[in-house]
Amino acid sequence: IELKDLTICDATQQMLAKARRDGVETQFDRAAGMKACPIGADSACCKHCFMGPCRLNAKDPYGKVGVCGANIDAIQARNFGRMVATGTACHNDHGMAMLDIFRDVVQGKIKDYRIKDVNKLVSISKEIGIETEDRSVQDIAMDLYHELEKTYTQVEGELPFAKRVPPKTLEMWRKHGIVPRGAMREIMEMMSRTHIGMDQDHTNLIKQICRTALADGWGGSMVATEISDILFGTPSPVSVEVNMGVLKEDHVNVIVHGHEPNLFESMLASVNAPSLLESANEAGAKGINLVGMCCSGAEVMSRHGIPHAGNFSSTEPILVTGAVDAMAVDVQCIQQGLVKVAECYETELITTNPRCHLEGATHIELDEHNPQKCTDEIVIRAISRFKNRKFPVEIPKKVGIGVHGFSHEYINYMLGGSFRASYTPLNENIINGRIRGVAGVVGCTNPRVKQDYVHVELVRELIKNDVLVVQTGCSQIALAKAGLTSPEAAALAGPGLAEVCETVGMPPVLGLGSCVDNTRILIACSEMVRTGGLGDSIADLPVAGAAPEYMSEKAIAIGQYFVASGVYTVFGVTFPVTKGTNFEKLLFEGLEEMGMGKWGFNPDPHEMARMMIAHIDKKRQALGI
Ligand code: BF8
Repeated sequence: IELKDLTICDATQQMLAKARRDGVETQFDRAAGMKACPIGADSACCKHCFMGPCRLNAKDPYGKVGVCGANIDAIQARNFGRMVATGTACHNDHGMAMLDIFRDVVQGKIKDYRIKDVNKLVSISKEIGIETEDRSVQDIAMDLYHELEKTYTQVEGELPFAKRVPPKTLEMWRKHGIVPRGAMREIMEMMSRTHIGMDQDHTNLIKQICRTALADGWGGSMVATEISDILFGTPSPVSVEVNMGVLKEDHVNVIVHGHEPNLFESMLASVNAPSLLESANEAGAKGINLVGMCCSGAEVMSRHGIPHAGNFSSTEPILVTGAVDAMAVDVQCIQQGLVKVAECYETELITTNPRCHLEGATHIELDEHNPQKCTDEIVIRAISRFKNRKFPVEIPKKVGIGVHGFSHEYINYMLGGSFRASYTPLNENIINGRIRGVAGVVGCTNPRVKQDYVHVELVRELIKNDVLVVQTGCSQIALAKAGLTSPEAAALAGPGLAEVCETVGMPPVLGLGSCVDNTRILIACSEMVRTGGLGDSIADLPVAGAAPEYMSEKAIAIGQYFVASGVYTVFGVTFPVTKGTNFEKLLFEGLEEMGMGKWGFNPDPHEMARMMIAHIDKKRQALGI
């Protein structure tokens, strides 16, 4: 396979070429060497009990049933439900880890972090009904902790952020009995109902699938975003360099990769510690260069303008530069393949979280009560690796400069101005047609498709057609590398969108942060409904979503919570259902008939754009605009 067919990222291409010369294997080689299992790809197999595993025939989906008699719809719905449960579990696990830190900060047990955004603490507390007048920050914060803890532990009732859902959307959820209780309860029920001999009606299972996914979007993920903003600061636009060119040959290079922002925040303190800087200088380095990757990187890029070195498919290739002295990881999207590549270049690969070890990597556990002990140790190891660098270093000289850090709060301010912060100007520009609609383009990269290509082509097509694009995660990094997150990219937008961008001075592609920050899009949608003129529920809005190169179960959970919230959501790569089945029809049509959004699938970026724009136009027409 030619390298240009694997990725449009020049830096990654250059490193893949070097990897081939060096005899180093990456996910691209492994994907080429192993065809995706066609039965699994269609979700036509079941391995939930030991009368099987059973395989059905996707070409004749109703010709056969499993040993227990389960038909293709029950099997696919159960598989889909378990993907949603896993994705929801990951985001809740992350959100709750942030909440635990928040509690210990409020109680004074953790001293390394503090409450940075008191305004946000107060406004969120107010939103969910906590008394804030004449009370101390600590008292409000403790009440907020107890209230948000319900997001995962609550046995009965509606989760706290249900209060932020537009009333019509909430009413629809209540009608179907899908307002989430606590995430633990929903995930437990999802797992139980997908056991052999449990729920075998896909039209009933779909309700628990929606409810579980909503406990992600309006639950764990939303808690992760809001608590991280309160602790580490709410993002506002900042200019950032993105791509492998952010590595510096004459510096000690430290990469943080993973998801939870606290590791990165402590690492920031460590790389700025005078004693460590001195050691780095003594080792012959000009300084310590800290950069991020994947969602860890997206969090601090948005909050502090820290350079970002690349997205998921570049995490192995970047080690091939030989310039990475340490890669510290915490949780999620840390592929085991990193261990071997790191070994080849003697890069220190260090796991830091008790729930994510890698066989063959060094584990230095991060204790939130004394986090710098861990991060200092990592920096010391990185300095020592720098001193003993044995490999020629080759850093691709590629960087894209763009603006990132568009939180919901900032969008409000940017469009409305400091005296009348609101979404009214956005809604007005949608109503007058300058902006045709809004699209969220998010998610991973996947070696089964050309890296970054589908993201970039799709976004180009959308903005050309006056669709404002909001982004998170690895997709945002793809567009940043391609230069579309800068205000100058307005030149690539259609005339209406370009005019708005030029007036406000914003790019046509707004980077909102990491994958848990997809909840910023939910909040933006809710604000658009509340502001008026665009219908009564999220399902009425001229908006659409896409994850063009997704690879993870977390992406399926995210897609499902957007669909259940009312958003048409199109995925690329492949879709885990058998074509022509009732379950496929339920996801792609039936949910919309129930008042939600619906799923779409197309691996081609231009087709994908066409489908999203057609949906936006359909919604505009229904609104009479
Ligand atoms: O949560 S986009 S590859 S890094 S799963 Fe992973 Fe996908 Fe990247 Fe962040 Ni999101």
